[in-house]
Amino acid sequence: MKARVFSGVQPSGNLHIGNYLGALKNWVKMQHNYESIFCIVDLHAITVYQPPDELRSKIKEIAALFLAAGIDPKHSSVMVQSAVPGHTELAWMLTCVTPVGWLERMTQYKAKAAAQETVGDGLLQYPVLMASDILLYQANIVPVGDDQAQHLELTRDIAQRFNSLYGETFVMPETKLPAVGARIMGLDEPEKKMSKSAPGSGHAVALLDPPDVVRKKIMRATTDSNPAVDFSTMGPGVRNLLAIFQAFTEWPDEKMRAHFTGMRYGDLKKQVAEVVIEHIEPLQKRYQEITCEPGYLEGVLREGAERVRPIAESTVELVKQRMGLYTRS
Ligand code: ATP
Ligand code: LTN
Repeated sequence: MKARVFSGVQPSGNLHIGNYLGALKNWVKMQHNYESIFCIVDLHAITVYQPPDELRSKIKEIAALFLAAGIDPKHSSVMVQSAVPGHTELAWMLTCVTPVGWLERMTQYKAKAAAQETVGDGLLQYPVLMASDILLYQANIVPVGDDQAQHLELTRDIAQRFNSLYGETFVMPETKLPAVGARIMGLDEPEKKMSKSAPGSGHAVALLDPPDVVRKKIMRATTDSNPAVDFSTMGPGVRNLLAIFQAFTEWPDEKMRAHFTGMRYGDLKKQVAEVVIEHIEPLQKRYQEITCEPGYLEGVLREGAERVRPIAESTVELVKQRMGLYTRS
């Protein structure tokens, strides 16, 4: 039996090249070797208020971008989290075995909570719901960007605690980070990770940005006071531009060094912009085609949910049985 892969993206903000290089690109590569489930995690998105109509259209946009990036719905199940009730059912059961201290220690929670006046309980519970997503499908591998590594560790801690309290139930999921591109930084602030929710038009290159916008954003990216690329003294901005180039092209380190050493920043930026455009233009074309086909996306999402629902139901039954809750049989 093939090992199972699960991963998700929140339908909020605009998908950017960090999401692509950190997550989607890896998913596309893995989908033929594993049984894959790719999820649009709308229940995670509502931990921060989302206008309902915007959320509805974002869900479709993200689904279309998954497909445009190369996810093949014949091989992979593409589904929306709220279409399968098991995610929230399991989340409650796992909440009951999770110490609050574990959740308060999460860096994403601390950062998001600090930015808000009142903190919703959902923000604290966020990683438990994420653990439920993964454990619900007994996923073996979870391909994500580096910012999710801490949540994956917590997922394993929760699984372990459940298993030791109630007996072997959950598979231990493994984190899979890409070798290059696991943490793409903001173009304007290369000390911070590129993020969908960060404000500012020069921060992220969105996957749907037209070529002239991509060029403008990259040409304005923060560098450092050196005039040209020097691999031993470069700052985070230049390192980030090189990481973007390398993650798209998959050039080996030696080729990167030989090509870019001594290159002036203006030329470096031009080359990075062209590589980004070369890779996202075909994706944008496919996106247009997919969104023009009436009913297609809806069908993919319906089928995806139908395919995974039996797996979710059997895990929920098993967990209920282990815990002594009411079960059908
Ligand atoms: P938000 O700012 O709303 O938290 P985000 O940009 O972090 O959004 P998510 O939906 O949380 O996006 O992440 C989707 C996937 O993209 C995850 O696997 C995450 O690890 C990955 N990812 C997000 N940002 C980056 C980044 N800057 N570099 C590499 N991978 C990233
Ligand atoms: N928290 C993740 C999104 C997410 C996820 C998951 C990723 C929710 N559930 C399960 C992998 C597996 C994020 O990217 N912010």
